[in-house]
Amino acid sequence: MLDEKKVSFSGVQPSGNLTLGNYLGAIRNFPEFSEKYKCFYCVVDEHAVTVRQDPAELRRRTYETLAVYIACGLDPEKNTLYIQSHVPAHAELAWILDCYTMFGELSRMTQFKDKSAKHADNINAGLFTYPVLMAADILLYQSDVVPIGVDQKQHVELARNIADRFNQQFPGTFTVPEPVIPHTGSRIMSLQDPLKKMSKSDENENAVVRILDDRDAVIRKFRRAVTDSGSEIRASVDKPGITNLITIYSCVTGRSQADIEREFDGRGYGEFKQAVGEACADLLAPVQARYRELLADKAYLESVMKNGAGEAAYYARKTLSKVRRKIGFVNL
Ligand code: AQP
Repeated sequence: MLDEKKVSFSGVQPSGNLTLGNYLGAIRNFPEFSEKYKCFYCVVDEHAVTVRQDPAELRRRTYETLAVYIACGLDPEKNTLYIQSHVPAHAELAWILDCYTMFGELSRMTQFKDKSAKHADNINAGLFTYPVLMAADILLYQSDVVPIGVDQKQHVELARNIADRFNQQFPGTFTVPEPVIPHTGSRIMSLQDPLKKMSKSDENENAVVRILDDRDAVIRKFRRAVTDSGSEIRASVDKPGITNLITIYSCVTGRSQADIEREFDGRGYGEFKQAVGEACADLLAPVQARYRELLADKAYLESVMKNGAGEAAYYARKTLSKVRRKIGFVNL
C-alpha cells in the first residue's frame, strides 16, 4: 500500500484501435476505483512492441489511447495516467523479476501460445517474457487490485506467484495483487467468430466494434454479426453468437439476461441486432465527442503524460530501490 490508500493498477496496449471488448472488460471499469484507490493507469507501449508495429502508428495510438482513457472518465487530477516507456523502472524491475520466473511457467501462458501461433514468423523473446514485464508493471506500485478482462487473469496469477516467490526470500517486498474481473463483459467475443475473443488486432473489421467507430459503422457491424441457427433470443452454450450479443446488450443497458430474453421473446434476430447496435452507439457517442476535443489538444495530452510519468516514477523508484537493496545491488 502506498500512502494510506490501496492501489489499483491497469494498462492497455496501444497495439490497435481500442475495441468494445477493451472498453467493457476493462477501461469502463477504471473510473470507479478512483475515489477509493490510488490509481495508476498506463498506456503499455513496451508491451505493444512484442509484435511488429508501424512506428508512426504506434506513436499516434499512444496519444489516442491516453485520450480514450480521459474521455472514458479518468480524471488526470485523480488518477496517475502515463506512458509505460516514460518510466524506465518498469523495464528495470522486469529484468530482476525475469530471474525469479521459471521458463516452464512462461511456457504455459495461453496468450503466448495464441500469439506465437498468430505471429509464427516473429516469436521473439519479448513475446515470451511479456507476462514478467506485466508483473513488474503491477508490483512496482505495490498494487492491491488489477482491473482486467478475463484474458489477463492468468498473467495476474503469474504476477502473484512471482511476488510470493520473491517475498519468501525477501519478506515484505511486494503487495500480492488481486485481479478484479467484471461479472458481465469480462470476455466480449468476435462478432464474426463468437468462439474467439474480440481483439483490436483482428484483421476482419466486421468482427470488431471499435470505441471510435461512428454510429453507422457500429450499427452495421452488429447487423452483420454472425448468429446461430434458430431464431430464439436466448443465451446458451449452443448459441455463442446470440449469447455474446445478449452479454453486450446487458453490459450496455445494465439489464439482466432474463429481462432481455423476456423483452425480445418472439422477436427476430434482425430486430435484436439493431437494438444492440443502437444501444452501443448511444453509449459510445459521448466518449467519442470528448475524445475528439482531447485529441485536438496535443499539448494538454503531453502535459498529462509528463505529470503522470513524474508521479509514477516517484512511486516506482521507491519499490525499485527497495528491491535493489534486498537483492544486494549497490545503491549510490
Ligand atoms: N474481448 C475482450 N473482452 C473483455 N475484455 C477484454 N480485454 C481485451 N479484450 C477483451 C481487456 O482489455 C484490457 C487491455 O487489453 P490489452 O490492450 O492489454 O491487450 P489484450 O488483452 O491482448 O487485448 P486485445 O484487444 O486482444 O489486443 P491485441 O489484439 O493487441 O492482442 C485487458 O484488461 C484485457 O483483459
